[in-house]
Amino acid sequence: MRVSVCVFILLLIASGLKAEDGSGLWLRNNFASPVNVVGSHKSTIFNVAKQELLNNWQGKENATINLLVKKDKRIIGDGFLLSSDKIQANTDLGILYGVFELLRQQQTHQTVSEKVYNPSYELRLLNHWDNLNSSVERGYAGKSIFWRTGENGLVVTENDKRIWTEYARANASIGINGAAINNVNASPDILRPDRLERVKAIADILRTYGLKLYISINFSSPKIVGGLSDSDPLNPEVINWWKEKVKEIYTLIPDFGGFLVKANSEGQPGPQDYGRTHVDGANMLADAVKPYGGIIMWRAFVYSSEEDDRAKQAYAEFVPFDGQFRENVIVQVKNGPIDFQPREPFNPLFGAMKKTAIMPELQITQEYFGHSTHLVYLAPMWEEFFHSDTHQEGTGSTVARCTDGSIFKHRTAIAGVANTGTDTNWCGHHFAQANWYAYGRMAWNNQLTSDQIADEWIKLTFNPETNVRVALPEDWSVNFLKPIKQVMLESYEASVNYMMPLGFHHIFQASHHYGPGPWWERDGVRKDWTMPYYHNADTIGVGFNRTITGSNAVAQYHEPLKSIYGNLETCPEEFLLWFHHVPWNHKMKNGNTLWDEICYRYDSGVKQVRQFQVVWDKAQPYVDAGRFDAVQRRLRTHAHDAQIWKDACLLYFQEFSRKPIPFDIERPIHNLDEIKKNDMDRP
Ligand code: BDP
Repeated sequence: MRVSVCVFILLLIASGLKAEDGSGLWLRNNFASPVNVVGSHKSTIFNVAKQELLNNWQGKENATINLLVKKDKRIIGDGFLLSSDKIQANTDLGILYGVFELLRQQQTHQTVSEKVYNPSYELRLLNHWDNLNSSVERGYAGKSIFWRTGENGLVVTENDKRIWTEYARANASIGINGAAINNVNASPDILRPDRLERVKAIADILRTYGLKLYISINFSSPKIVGGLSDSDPLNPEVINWWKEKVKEIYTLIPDFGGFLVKANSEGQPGPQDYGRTHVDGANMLADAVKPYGGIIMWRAFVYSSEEDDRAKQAYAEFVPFDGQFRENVIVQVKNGPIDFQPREPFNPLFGAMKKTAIMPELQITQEYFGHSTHLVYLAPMWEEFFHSDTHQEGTGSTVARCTDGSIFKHRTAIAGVANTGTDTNWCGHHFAQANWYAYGRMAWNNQLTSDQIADEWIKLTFNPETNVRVALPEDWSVNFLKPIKQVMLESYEASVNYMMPLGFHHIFQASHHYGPGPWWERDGVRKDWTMPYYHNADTIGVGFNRTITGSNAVAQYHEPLKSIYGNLETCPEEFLLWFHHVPWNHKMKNGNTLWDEICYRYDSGVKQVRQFQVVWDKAQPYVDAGRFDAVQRRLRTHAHDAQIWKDACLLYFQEFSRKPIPFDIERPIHNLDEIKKNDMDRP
């Protein structure tokens, strides 16, 4: 044992790389040269900005940088103007963002040139699905960083404060300016005074880096916490209870952001319990927070088992209310119409509600992407989403432009479901940090490419040089940066291939959403929570008919999409089985039959992951041992489980297609009955 430790240390010294645990995220530079910072403004954030510059300056020694808070019409909100010797902004927070941008450019070896940087969205939030008992719903990186249990669980410790500060700083470095710190499946207890004290303590720390704090609320709180007879939004007692509660919160936290609400969704209470509507519920809360400048983020993630097609329900329920929500209500809509699936078309609500502020909700935590075990860089998916053309106001009405104020003039906001936890490296998988990073960067600028963001992130996270004024070593760029970036960029499509290619969706095993389970159904479980509901395989074909002869969900899309999606010949193949029930013999564009194409896609997904392993192993000389080993181990499980996905899906669907797996494809190596038995059960 001792000998191997010595050898390990010697190897580290020899390679010049120190052991890394990933705790420093993308903020790991430890070299700074002197700089003169000119400018002053009495505020914590301004001082934080100044200090960041002093601590991390990597430009010319003794250079002078001016920090200037001064209104300029070109600068919007917390945007800033950056040049090589000046950062100018309307607000102190703009100065802080400018500082982080300048440091990022230094650390990624860019030449700073004069440019204005404005945010795409006013509010850029993380949503934490953290429970008050410290567990995290769909969290794969340990426990909650906000909530602890035990006798002293509510006592704010120095360690809590340290973590919240690091968290706030990391968010500010990528432009995130808000966090909802408890699960949307909200415990009413969050509104009890002792919990609110802790919320205040968190808010006090997040504020130093410009983050506003939000909480998720349970719609039945007046009844459960307040002891009222009901929580009917039109009951004057209920209205008053919320007003008083809101007053209590703002007394503790004067800059409190507002509430996030999941109502009448998946069993959560809501206004419909009292025969009222989403508008009644949202507006009642909006009126309560309005005097303090608060907002209500009302989620449109609703569906019930009685309807014929889950994909249609949010649109059907919300579009009729367009124009009726208060100005401080924002309807929060998941990117796709079902639920963060590997690939979904955009949710047709985007662009369709023209008189309502609509905010996209993306999922950073990898609920449907192999948790924190698979290496999946999600930015390409989000890029595809932002660039999807809704055609709602003519060609070019992309989701980005429909939501960022370019087309509709409402409040603008975006939310990402966080992947952070108490794990040393914050996110479970070292590469999962890239998804947090990419979300923040895209929330700031929805036109950034996934390529550019991956490039930045790798340079910041794996830079072998502590002194960035030394040029990046050529061999590092060729042998690490380039191939690893390629892995990241391919990883999204690879996971679609081995999980759900060609428009397949929601064929996960049971409720952990990790492994495959297209067969999964149980007596007594509602139909839309079973998997055959989504794929409809039979001896003729497979897929969900959402055309006019089926559920007609295509009708929710604006022309020409309605026609394009609705026609088997013109429907993009990546959405084929989303919109159509397609015969196994259907001829694909490349001449393959549908069945063969399904087989090739699953197989190519597995091959891609095997290739990722090769690339990572080759990169070993350029990575510290700690992170190399952790990623290598996970890639093994990733490759193993991608194979299970392929075998499970091909063997299962073959029972319907009754066709051979093309002979140039490697045979499955698992038996279906064994996979079903093992279930790849995950917590
Ligand atoms: C689903 C998750 C569930 C969440 C729900 C939501 O499986 O845990 O509570 O979404 O967004 O994706 O409310």
